[in-house]
Amino acid sequence: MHFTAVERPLTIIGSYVSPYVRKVLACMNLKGIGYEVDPITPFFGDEEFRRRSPLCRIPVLIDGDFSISDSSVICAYLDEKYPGHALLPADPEDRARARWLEEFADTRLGDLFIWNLFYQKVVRPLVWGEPTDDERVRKSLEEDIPVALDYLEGELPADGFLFGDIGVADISIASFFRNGAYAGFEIDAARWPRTAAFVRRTLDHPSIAALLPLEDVQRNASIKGRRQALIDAGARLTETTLGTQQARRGMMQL
Ligand SMILES: N[C@@H](CCC(=O)N[C@@H](CS)C(=O)NCC(=O)O)C(=O)O
Repeated sequence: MHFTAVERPLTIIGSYVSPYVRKVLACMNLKGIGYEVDPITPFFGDEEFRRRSPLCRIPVLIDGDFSISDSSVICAYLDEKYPGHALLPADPEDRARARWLEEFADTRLGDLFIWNLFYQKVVRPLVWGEPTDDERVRKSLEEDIPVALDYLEGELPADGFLFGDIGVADISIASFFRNGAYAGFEIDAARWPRTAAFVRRTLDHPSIAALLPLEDVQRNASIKGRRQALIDAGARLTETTLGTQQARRGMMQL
């Protein structure tokens, strides 16, 4: 895939492993917008990060003098400001449905796959030295995730993408399943065949697949060697970082 850099590259603040950062980067890849990344985890953000992201969340976009947080707001801004591949369909009803599915993914799949699985199984032990809440993980796996998958199974297409060409709704949904996989979850393809095939197809699209090697580096390299390892793997990083050495809790864990 060929990415054309705009004159002054945009900056995305946030780790390659975040589903919301992955969504924005995949959308930028689709549109051919050049970017640099400051690959910080939200709990390791300095005062400037907190100023630019009032909810202390990643991603944050910096475009010249302009800066904004929230993946959906960022993707809508990019779609309105930059030409190229449209992230939303043209028809008003399709657009509304695309926005709804993006919101369903960001909110519901975010709760299920990030807060209940990835955060519990990966972030709590690694960042905070706290035990996993096993009951929360069990309830999500056995009760809540199946309900969400039943819903998606009725919404997703048997072939191709939701609105013809791939767009932000497809990417938003699929992105959470990659974090699910990082926490050991795989879709049961016998029970949810459409969803399993759709997620595979979307994650295999070059706009997202291109990010996978960088995610592997981000997940496996030591904190000290991470920036260099990402650069060696082909990532274009910012020269300076808003990262800190010490973890601090965000709004959701206070
Ligand atoms: N609605 C936000 C959600 C972003 C979000 O929750 N990001 C996570 C990382 S995957 C985060 O920064 N969490 C830290 C926190 O909430 O304290 C978006 O779409 O950008």
